[in-house]
Amino acid sequence: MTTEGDTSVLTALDGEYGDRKDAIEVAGRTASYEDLLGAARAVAADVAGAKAFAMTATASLETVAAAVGGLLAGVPFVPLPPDAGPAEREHILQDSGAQVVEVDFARRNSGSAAPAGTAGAGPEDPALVLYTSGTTGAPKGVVLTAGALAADLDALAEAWQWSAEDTLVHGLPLFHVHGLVLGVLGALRTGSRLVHTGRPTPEAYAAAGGSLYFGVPTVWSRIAREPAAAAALSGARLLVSGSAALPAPVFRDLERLTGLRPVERYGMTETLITVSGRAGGEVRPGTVGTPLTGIRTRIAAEPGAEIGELQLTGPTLFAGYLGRPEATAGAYTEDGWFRTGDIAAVDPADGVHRIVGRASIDMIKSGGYRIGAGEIENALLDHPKVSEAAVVGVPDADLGQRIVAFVVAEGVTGAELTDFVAANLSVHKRPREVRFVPAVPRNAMGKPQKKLLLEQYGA
Ligand code: MCA
Ligand code: AMP
Repeated sequence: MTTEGDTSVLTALDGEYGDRKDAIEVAGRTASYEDLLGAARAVAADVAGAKAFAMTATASLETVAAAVGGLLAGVPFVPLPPDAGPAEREHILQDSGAQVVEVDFARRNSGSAAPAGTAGAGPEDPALVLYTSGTTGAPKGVVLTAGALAADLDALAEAWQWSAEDTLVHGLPLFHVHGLVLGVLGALRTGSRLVHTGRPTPEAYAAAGGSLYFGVPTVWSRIAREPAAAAALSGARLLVSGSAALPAPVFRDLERLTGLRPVERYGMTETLITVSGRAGGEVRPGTVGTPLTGIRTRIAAEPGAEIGELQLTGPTLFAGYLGRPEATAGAYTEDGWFRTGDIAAVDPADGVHRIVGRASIDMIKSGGYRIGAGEIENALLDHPKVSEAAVVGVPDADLGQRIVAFVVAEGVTGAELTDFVAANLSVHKRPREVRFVPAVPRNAMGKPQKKLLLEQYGA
């Protein structure tokens, strides 16, 4: 089996690891590398010459074929969240200029010549545009090159001793870095068999029989609450947690139930994964390990302080926010380091990093999803009955943080406002609780005093 163009991200598709009928399993459907390549080539032929293309990125073989097809064609893929409402979907399509495609996995283009007009993504070429929230405004498109993806996956393969011997299991969404880059392209680069469980339920993880498992902390805490499911993972080689902080009690429960100490890694859409624990290395709960090969980090701390903003450089960084040079420039320090906005500390003895929190109260992580408070506030203010809105993330045992909206409104229920956000923006961005207040407390500048709201809430 040979492929066209630069498929450096997709080593498995070059035939290096052989092929098998069930090389890839997604939500109960299986495919060989050859099947995948045929479907991806059909996508590549369809999108050749486009500026970018989008599809609704369900957990399916179709989404896998779209991601691979984009790389074959050298055309960036914009995965649309399947639960996105019309406002969010329209924003992503308008902002990216992507052409919407339908993918039929049964339609294969199996010739050996390159589909007409396709070039293959070179290392400098944009491969993915992933939309992610800032503290204010609508989500921005994060442009990731094929070279950055390859550099990150190789660094992770080294850190986790991840190889074609592995069976990777996860059930994460395929429109973010965790599920799509690590969870799909990672399997195609290392040659490990992939089992995507459709949903990341404890039962599905337990039944999958993998050697390597990925999850966000919410997934791990749900598994830890089901001892039988957790025990079924004891034959695995490595459990990896990321996208948000893994609570220490969950770490200890997993260790007790599986005999494995889960490895944590840290990353962002803009930087990919940059810091991680190592397979076979010492792992301490509450820490995210050391920088991956090629990554340099520093802590921008006040004199005498040990914690400060984590800043970094390396080959895995994004190529910028699509069409927003000012926002891109603002994400870097004057001397060219990327500002993560995360507050961290580094153990001087062994360089192990600990993420202490976020610099901004307006950046929320719920179930591993990054959600900007401003985006939810704007969505709520679009409702005719709402005159003021302030959104916070409060600690939540299941989700890490859950979205709570404080609103000034009359003649509407909390459930109606939740549904309004779920329907317009996306289901996973909906407030889990709406509190009606007579006024949002503000400072002299008119800025909502969110610390006060959190105190009122009792969080
Ligand atoms: C509830 N539902 C509603 C409403 N309320 N639908 C419409 N309107 C409503 N008002 C329905 C949903 O449709 C869905 O139905 C069901 O409720 C449950 O949805 P949800 O509440 O979203 O599920 P959950 O249980 O809260 O989800 C937990 C989760 C999820 C599975 C852990 O949060 C998740 O997949 N997280 C992963 C996020 C992730 O991958 N982040 C990576 C970012 P139905 O069941 O019928 O569909 S990348 C990143 O961070 C980097 C780089 C890194 O470091 O990894
Ligand atoms: P996203 O761009 O959706 O990938 O979100 C990136 C953010 O997730 C980071 O800026 C961190 O705040 C958070 N994050 C990712 N991994 C971890 C981790 N292991 N521990 C704590 N926070 C994390």
